[in-house]
Amino acid sequence: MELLPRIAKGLEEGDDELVRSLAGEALAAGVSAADVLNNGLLAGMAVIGERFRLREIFLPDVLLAAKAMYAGLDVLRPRLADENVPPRAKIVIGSVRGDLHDIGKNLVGIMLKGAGFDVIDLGHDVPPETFVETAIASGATVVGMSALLTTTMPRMKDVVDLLRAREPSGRIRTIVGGAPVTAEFARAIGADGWAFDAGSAVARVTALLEAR
Ligand code: B1M
Repeated sequence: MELLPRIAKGLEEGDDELVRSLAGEALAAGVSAADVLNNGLLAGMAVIGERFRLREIFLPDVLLAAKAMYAGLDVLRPRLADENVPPRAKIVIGSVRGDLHDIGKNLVGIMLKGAGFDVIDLGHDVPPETFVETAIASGATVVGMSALLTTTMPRMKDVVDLLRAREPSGRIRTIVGGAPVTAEFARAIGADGWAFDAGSAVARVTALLEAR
């Protein structure tokens, strides 16, 4: 098998050592870092995202794949900078004020990072002002919010409203998710997007940015 499909497969299997060594081998053989990233690592991560969405694989598999992704990125990072591959859009994520649940939000962050986005993770119990001020100051184009409690879901609207007040151009898009959050709720509070799980969050963010 050629090197790039082997890297993708190694990532799917969560084999970080294999991915690290194959990424190094590919660079030494003259394959560009961008090619290793797009057609090796990201190709493997796309499969992981889809299989996770379809519930064919579970949390530990995603975490192993993410570890393999980071191993490959470690090898590529200096070369990617040299090749001047622009990072994908910057995204601010966090669990909304009052919500301490962060496992799902962390997974969304891992999947977004794995897909090449520049992720600023604000953690949990994040006040609306922090979401908005960080997004504006950092030049982020997407704010992603997570809520696991019916009592904290309304805090998402606070962020959407504050963002519209401080950045009325609509340059910064919003996406919401979490077990009790529905597409209908997202529409009702004026969010730009909703995703059911971490895999579809990547697809939704990509679609939001392409629709600009
Ligand atoms: Co809490 N808890 N919890 N809890 N907890 C739930 C959410 C609950 C449903 C349990 C239950 O009663 N069956 C219930 C909520 C009921 C409701 O609101 N209607 C509940 C409750 C009541 C509470 C407390 C109030 C309990 C108490 O103190 N009396 C309290 C609240 C604390 C607070 O937040 N202020 C509380 C506390 C906790 C712990 C701290 C103990 C712990 C959280 C630890 C942590 O996160 N670091 C905890 C846990 C673990 C859960 C359950 C069991 C599991 C949540 C989880 O991590 N799931 C949960 C029951 C359940 O969900 N079955 C429960 C795994 C995770 C991968 O899934 O977070 O859904 P999830 O994320 C998914 C998707 O939702 C989506 O993608 C993720 C991956 O596919 N997604 C996004 C998430 N964010 C997204 C953002 C996006 C897009 C997609 O775009 C930006």
